[in-house]
Amino acid sequence: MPETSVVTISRFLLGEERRHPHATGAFTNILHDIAVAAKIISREVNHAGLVDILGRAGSENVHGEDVQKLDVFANDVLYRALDHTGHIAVLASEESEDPIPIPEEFPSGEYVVLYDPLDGSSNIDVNVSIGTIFSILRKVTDGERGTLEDCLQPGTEQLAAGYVLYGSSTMLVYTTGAGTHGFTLDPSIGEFLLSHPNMLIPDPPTKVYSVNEAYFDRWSPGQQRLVSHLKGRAGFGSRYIGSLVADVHRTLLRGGLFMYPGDSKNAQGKLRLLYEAAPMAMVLEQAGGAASDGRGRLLEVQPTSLHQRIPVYLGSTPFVEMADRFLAEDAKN
Ligand code: AHM
Ligand code: MG
Repeated sequence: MPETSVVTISRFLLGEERRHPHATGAFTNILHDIAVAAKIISREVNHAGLVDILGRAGSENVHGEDVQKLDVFANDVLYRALDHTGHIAVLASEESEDPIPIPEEFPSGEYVVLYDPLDGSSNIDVNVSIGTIFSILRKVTDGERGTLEDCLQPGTEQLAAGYVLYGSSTMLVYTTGAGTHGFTLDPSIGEFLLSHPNMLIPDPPTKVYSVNEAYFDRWSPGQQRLVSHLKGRAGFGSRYIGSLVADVHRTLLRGGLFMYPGDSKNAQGKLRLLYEAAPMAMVLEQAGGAASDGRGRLLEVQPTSLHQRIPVYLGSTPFVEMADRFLAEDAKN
């Protein structure tokens, strides 16, 4: 590939911005800042295997510095990348119970960023891929600073959403509502390069379902019948990593059905609506897929609390619709 055809994420973002004549550049800056944070987190994640040499979390490393847990580190990096820019009104993270205000010494902006800084962090010890997930909204309240109300918007209001996968390579995948695009980090030059423009979930999709089947006995009859049907007559194969970003990324590239259902122990499942389910739903929809909470379009669910959980079904549209049909039988009983 000749050098000139390489498109960095900054160049791509600027190209997108030019298509919106009224754009102020603030939005482009936020995505750029998230990409920079992702590079820093990626570097640290790649060092995680050296933890026994460099020091464990909670201890001092060979340089006499405190070693932070990776999820705490990732949370810090994102916060510091976004808090001072003047573009953000309020932040929210899986790691913080309440919305995170912008410090008084910095100006407030028009946007809200919600994130899960390092999802699947229990997988780090076994070298399984993990990820960062983010969602960007516009501030809707009148005050100068953002509030909880600004965070509690349905997924349809997202201006952008995406994730970073720290896998065999680091990838950033995002959408601003005009398709889903993927960038791969070239560590030798420290740049995200456009590698997957206009991603589309394959049609016909691979017949794969992805769910933690250990919870089968806790599932509703409709959910049990769905999975029995998939692995029986429908002839599906099964893949489940147990790391949301990796499972969703595979579903986006190959097609299939990813599920994290509610069950008798956790009626709303495990995944969080605002910074896990909704951004993934937007990414999938923009790539020609679908996402549901088992009752209807996931993006239309109105959140009522910051860390609320929601059942998730996402992937190839016909499979998500099939899931909804099986689950509708539960509602009748
Ligand atoms: P975390 O936010 O505590 O890291 O947990 C979220 C992870 C997701 O990455 C994954 O989809 C899910 O937990 C797996 O849960 P389970 O072990 O119940 O299958
Ligand atoms: Mg998480």
